[in-house]
Amino acid sequence: MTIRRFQQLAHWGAFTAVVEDGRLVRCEPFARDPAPSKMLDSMPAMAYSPTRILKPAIRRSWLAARDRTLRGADDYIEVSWDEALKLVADELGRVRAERGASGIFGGSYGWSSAGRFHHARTQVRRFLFSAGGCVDQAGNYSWGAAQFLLPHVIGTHAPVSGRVTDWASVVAHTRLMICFGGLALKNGQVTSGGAGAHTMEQWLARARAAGIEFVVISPNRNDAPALLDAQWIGVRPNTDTALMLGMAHTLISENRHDRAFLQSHCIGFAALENYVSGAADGVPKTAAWAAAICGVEAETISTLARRAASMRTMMTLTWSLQRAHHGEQPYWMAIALAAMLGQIGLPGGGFAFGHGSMNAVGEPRADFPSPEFGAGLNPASQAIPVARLTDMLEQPGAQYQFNGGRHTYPDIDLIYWAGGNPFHHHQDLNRLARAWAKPATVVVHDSWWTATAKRADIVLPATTPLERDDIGGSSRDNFMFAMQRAIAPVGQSRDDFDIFRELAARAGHEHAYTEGRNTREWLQEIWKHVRDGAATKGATLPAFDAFFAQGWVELPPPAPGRDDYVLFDAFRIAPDAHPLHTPSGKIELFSDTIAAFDYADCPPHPAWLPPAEWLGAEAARKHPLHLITIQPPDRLHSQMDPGPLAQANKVAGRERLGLNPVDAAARQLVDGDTVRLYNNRGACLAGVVIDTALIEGVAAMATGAWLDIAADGLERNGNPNVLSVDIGTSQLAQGPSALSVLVQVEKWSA
Ligand SMILES: Nc1nc2c(c(=O)[nH]1)N[C@H]1C(S)=C(S)[C@@H](COP(=O)(O)OP(=O)(O)OC[C@H]3O[C@@H](n4cnc5c(=O)[nH]c(N)nc54)[C@H](O)[C@@H]3O)O[C@H]1N2
Ligand SMILES: Nc1nc2c(c(=O)[nH]1)N[C@H]1C(S)=C(S)[C@@H](COP(=O)(O)OP(=O)(O)OC[C@H]3O[C@@H](n4cnc5c(=O)[nH]c(N)nc54)[C@H](O)[C@@H]3O)O[C@H]1N2
Ligand SMILES: [Mo]
Repeated sequence: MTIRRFQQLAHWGAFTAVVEDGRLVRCEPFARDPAPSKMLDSMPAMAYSPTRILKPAIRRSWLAARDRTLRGADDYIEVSWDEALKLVADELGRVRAERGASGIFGGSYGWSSAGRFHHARTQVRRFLFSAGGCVDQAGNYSWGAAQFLLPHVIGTHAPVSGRVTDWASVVAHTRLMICFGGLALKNGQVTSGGAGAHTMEQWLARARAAGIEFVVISPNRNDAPALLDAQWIGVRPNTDTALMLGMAHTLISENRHDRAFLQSHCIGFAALENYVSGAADGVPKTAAWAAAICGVEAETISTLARRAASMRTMMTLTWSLQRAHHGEQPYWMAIALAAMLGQIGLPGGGFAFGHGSMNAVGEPRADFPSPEFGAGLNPASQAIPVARLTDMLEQPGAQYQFNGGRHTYPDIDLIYWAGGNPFHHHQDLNRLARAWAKPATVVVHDSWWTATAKRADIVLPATTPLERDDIGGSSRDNFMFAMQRAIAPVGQSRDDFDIFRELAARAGHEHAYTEGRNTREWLQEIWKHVRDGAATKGATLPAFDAFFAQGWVELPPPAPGRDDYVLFDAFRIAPDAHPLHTPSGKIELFSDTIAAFDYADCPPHPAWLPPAEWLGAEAARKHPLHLITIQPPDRLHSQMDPGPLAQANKVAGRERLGLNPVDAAARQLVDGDTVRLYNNRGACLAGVVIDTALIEGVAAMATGAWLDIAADGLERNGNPNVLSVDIGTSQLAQGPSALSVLVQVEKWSA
């Protein structure tokens, strides 16, 4: 028996792939990782899973008669690569000739691999861009509302896309950390682009050891890890803005707000103050007013405001808060509240996003390049807001608003998806399934028969990262990795790059796509950028061959204290010399730009706008539980749901649904029961787990169970996106509103 070991990397961590006689048997965590994710244990089974796509496959009725109606209910015929590629090339050629770039949808949202070169979403867009362009997607599901709101308020979206005040600064200076959405360790298993070191738990422990007091505000007490010894405030979902307004009212009425900072570094406080006091609309946003909305006692709200004003306070919000209807508001209001506390730009003070959303948010890191590979420019320069997918397919030619502009949905005839799973990630999947029947052709590359692959006409098997060489690493993490091909491609799968190169050659734009480089040459090119960039910072990294053989490098650590990253420190010290990139150069608590958009669903200052669905809505009479769909503890989104780790956590063979004991008792439910969740959009099954950590009226379920809609319309595995609402957060950001969902739950027996 020969045993070989290869350096590898996934979004859930770095590892050594142990290969016996050519077969992956184990994934051993990276030796420098203090808290590796158990997700690694699912990988060998997934590599050889019966759900792997082994050969190119064509949907039977599409092949026979170009049928569009049986997607999701058809079977597949395996064909040769040559035949499959000819079908793809012909269809792309036909649609491009008949409709141009605006007939091809290639946004292909999805996380793809940690490897940056073979990152499938980048490759498919690069391929389509090099052929003349396509309709792309703008923004993401993670922080889509923040991405388009924040530039109006603080001139940048860097606090979600880039850096926030780092943990070193927090540990050294913060006294009170208020965590909206909490700091759930489950989310710390993942870093986009791959984690070398999972450090979230270490930082929490260090922060606690430094005496920082933690307050976790969430409908779910599980979002406060025990080691924090946190005060938990159980808030009704989607009502954080009201809670913050109540805090603001306390600060103003007790004159505890920092007028000088509001004057020197912000504009528009007067308008917000009028709204908070009630002068503007006759409704004072007192703590008691907030209490009635968010279900938290008025005294708790006022006390928290007073504490925050009395010490160095960091307010951090998970990304989940803005993945809800009117998700712009809690983010804007948090910035306003932090401005009133006057600590923005001070070490360990102010606001931040995402400390509780992903590993390595707030990780101290020197300002170094990370491995990158780009899709290039889309010559068609067309993109829809990422989550408006179904609207686009449903309503070609319809007009919509987005961030101050009026746009028209294109008429899509071909969908090309590689590296994402819309029949996991999108909301209201029954509606998407209907809209998905409109285009003539759907092409999907994946390694597994996902729900999206099963709704494609042409399915091409892609290699997994274990089956190819790549380079990975996250701009938030201090390691970079060679990803060494560990096993042979499973079945007939091919690298996405090779598939696109062949298609580009058939269509006569191979050089535009490859720029004359093969995989090896691209990896060398990517590494050259990293190495040259490091050299300008005074660091010497090994040459490509040495790096690839050695497997990884560690960046020189930043010096604690001197190099701590503090958001907006320069702006704080000299707002005129270092203005923000807003029209006023200051923090905009009232935005003239947004006022000019004239959007009822995104007013010009932060405000409480009830979401379409929440516990206070009329609809809650019929569907009285607020369903929060959290990130799964045992997989990445839908990836590895069939794997052993995720499967071991199923209850009654389905995704777990957490219910408060009172809500369970009212429905005569006990642990392990199978239930049916439903609303007007759909229904799915789940297995009950009674959980005292949830507030009453809240049901919690992870996303990512593989969609399985039976002929009767009932989803069997527990995919909550058959229930979620598919509306934009507002006309401004048009982000996904995945977390604003009401459902009813009943016992189910087959
Ligand atoms: N209700 C609800 N819905 C949500 C959310 C929520 O909070 N609530 N969260 C949203 C968020 S934040 C996100 S980011 C999305 C995630 O949505 P996605 O990123 O679409 O989810 P993944 O399951 O990671 O899908 C990635 C797909 O790419 C495939 N893939 C991986 N590597 C390769 C490769 O090299 N080549 C090819 N061809 N394919 C590859 C995987 O097999 C998988 O099918 O979900 C969103 N959906
Ligand atoms: N294990 C694992 N980790 C992941 C991922 C994964 O798939 N698996 N996905 C990664 C990705 S792509 C992203 S974008 C991030 C997402 O990061 P987040 O969006 O922050 O993660 P969520 O788990 O959706 O939500 C965090 C917590 O917010 C709480 N919450 C929900 N609604 C509300 C509300 O209205 N108010 C308050 N105060 N709290 C609320 C929930 O209880 C939940 O546990 O996670 C990343 N981390
Ligand atoms: Mo995400």
